[in-house]
Amino acid sequence: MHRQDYEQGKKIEQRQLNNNFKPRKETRKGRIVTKKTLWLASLPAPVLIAMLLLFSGLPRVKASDQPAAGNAEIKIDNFSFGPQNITVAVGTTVTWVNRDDIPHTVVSTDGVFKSKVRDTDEKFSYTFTKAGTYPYFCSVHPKMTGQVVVQ
Ligand SMILES: [Cu+2]
Repeated sequence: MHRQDYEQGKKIEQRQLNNNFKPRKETRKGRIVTKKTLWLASLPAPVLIAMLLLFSGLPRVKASDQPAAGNAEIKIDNFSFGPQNITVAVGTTVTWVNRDDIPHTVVSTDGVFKSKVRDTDEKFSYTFTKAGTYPYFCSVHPKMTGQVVVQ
């Protein structure tokens, strides 16, 4: 076996390890649980009950389950909205910025929001307070469409 082949093999192995990041994490987690269980067994019952009550009140939703509310930006350029489809959390303020050299508008198909004509580098913002799907278009060029999904 050539040394180069061996090195290549090692690299591939390393990559495979990196790809298997999730299962490795679970294994690690499993070990911690085992340790915790042993440690918990030595505690008196009232302490255990108090701990159970405490932990059951903690939120279970992981950060990755839902996008965080904040700000999102959509660029208007070359007669298109980018990204054309965007998913944001309830409470997010979406700002459209016209980076095109011609004027555009941002108009909700269902009449939820409507911008004035936005010239180059002008912005329009709308805060989405309710979950739903919000299709929109440019009233100057109705073929320009986009969609904001709020969840
Ligand atoms: Cu337009």
